[in-house]
Amino acid sequence: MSEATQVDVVVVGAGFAGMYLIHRMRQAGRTVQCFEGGTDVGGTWYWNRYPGCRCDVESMEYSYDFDPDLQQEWVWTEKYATQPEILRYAQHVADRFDLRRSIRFSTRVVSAHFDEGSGRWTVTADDGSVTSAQFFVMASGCLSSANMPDIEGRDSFQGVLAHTGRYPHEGIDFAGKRVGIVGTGSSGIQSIPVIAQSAAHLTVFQRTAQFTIPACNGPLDPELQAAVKADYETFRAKNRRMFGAFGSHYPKPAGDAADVDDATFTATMERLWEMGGTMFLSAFRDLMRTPASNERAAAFVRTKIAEIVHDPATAAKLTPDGLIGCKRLVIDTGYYETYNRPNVTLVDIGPQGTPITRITPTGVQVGNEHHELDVLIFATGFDAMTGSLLRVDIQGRDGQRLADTWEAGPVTYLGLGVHGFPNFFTITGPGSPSVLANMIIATEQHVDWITDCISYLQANGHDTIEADPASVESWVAHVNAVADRTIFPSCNSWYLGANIPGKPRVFMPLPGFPGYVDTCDDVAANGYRGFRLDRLGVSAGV
Ligand code: N01
Repeated sequence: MSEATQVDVVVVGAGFAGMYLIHRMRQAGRTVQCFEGGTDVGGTWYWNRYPGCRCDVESMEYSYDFDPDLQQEWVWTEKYATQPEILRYAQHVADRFDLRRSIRFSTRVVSAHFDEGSGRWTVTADDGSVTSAQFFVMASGCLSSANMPDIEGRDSFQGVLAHTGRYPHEGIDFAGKRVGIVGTGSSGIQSIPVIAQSAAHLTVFQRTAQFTIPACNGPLDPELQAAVKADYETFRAKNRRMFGAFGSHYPKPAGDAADVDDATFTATMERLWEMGGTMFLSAFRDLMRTPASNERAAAFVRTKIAEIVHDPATAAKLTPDGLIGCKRLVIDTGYYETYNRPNVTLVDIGPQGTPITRITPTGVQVGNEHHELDVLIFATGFDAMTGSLLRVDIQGRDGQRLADTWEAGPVTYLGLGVHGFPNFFTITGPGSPSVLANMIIATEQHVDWITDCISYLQANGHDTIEADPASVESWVAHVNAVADRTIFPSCNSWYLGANIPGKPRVFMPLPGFPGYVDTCDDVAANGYRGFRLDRLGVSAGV
């Protein structure tokens, strides 16, 4: 076997997190090797190339803020950027900071094992290469392990079959085709209106109706862009103090919904509906906390569906039960309107309808009905937050496997460290705000924290850092307690792992970005409180 390449840091994934980590490590004078399964940078925005794919955080906010020149020079064209535009931005950043020379593309890490004697990780990739690193960082994304349901006959389908999260780079030509799509989460809801415009016929197989709000997307007003750029720093600082690290320009919550009458409530919700976007649910402070208040917002949207969709039976199928925002709120462009088109059919495969019986070589069988299809798209989501981490054989001290440690659900300290796995960091890992926050800002915060941490270790003569078991235990309890004060745990969402058969039900992200950042800063300021810092062979625990 060839000798291992020695570096300070190995990072898995060249999405926004991995790219920024490379930059920071190089700035700090460390050697870094990144492994990336795709042929280029971009992560999520490299893989999700389905029609209509765009971000649900506004362009002026969904971008790096670490470099003032970068944020001044880049010009966004729409309020919500499309996937191709965000991918071009990622590529621009890679060029500008010469990141690609630290990335090995088309290469997946298969295992990473920690050796206690040397205090180093041995990282093996699927090209047979072996790399030895003091620090091992997973920047593999929260929504990157595609969930392809195991439906009988799936592989017998003879038409074109694709998953939105692994969409073919050459695209799919829908013109004149009979297209089927399974799944009505964000990916399905974004792609359905676009596919319907060119397909001969589109059949939507819906298991659960989902709440969606108009995005009110459009060209980005150059004057607004210039105004933000004139004082980008203040704009960023305000956003970092928001629950999800975005949306500071939206109206402040109008108190608690519980305190207002119906006319005031409806007028407020109407105003937010007209503005569009996920900030709809911050119209009042208690919408995500108090089920009765949330139910009023849900009823408001149900009324909208009945107004928009002409056929009452279709409108009824599209009308979600339960609380709004418990599953991630979707924002759309013309979603409900699409069901007024003559070439779109909605098939209820949920509890009120008939589940898919099987997939056949020529279509989808649902009970007695066979839907003939040329193209079948799965918009069925991801094994979120843990899927990509557990796909790699990660072993910590004494050969302890991460998959075993997390058998009952992920357990971390700050969503950054895991007991038993020294010098191992997860970026936007379970237990951090991650998917509930503006992801680019969340990744920057983690990368900055890790970079500072490694510098601290070096400056203070420590070789390893590892989360204490007690801090992990109390952190997991804290995440659960915070989540329990919200409506989030009350439905079967992917936040809870409920979309993957057999996955332990644990609420994975931590609601509330600003409080989390304060805690991370405080932990660092107090000598990385709750972590154990060691010198090789000598304990210097904190
Ligand atoms: O996935 P999802 P997604 N048989 O899990 C259905 C981010 N994102 O890719 O609800 C039949 O939300 C499933 O039904 P049910 C965003 O964070 C952001 O759409 O489980 N159906 C559901 O309808 C988002 O939340 C953006 O009953 C099956 C759908 O497939 C996250 O990614 C854009 C099934 C999956 O919905 C995931 O979104 C896109 C089965 N066996 C994604 N299994 C933006 O920024 C699953 N389903 C705008």
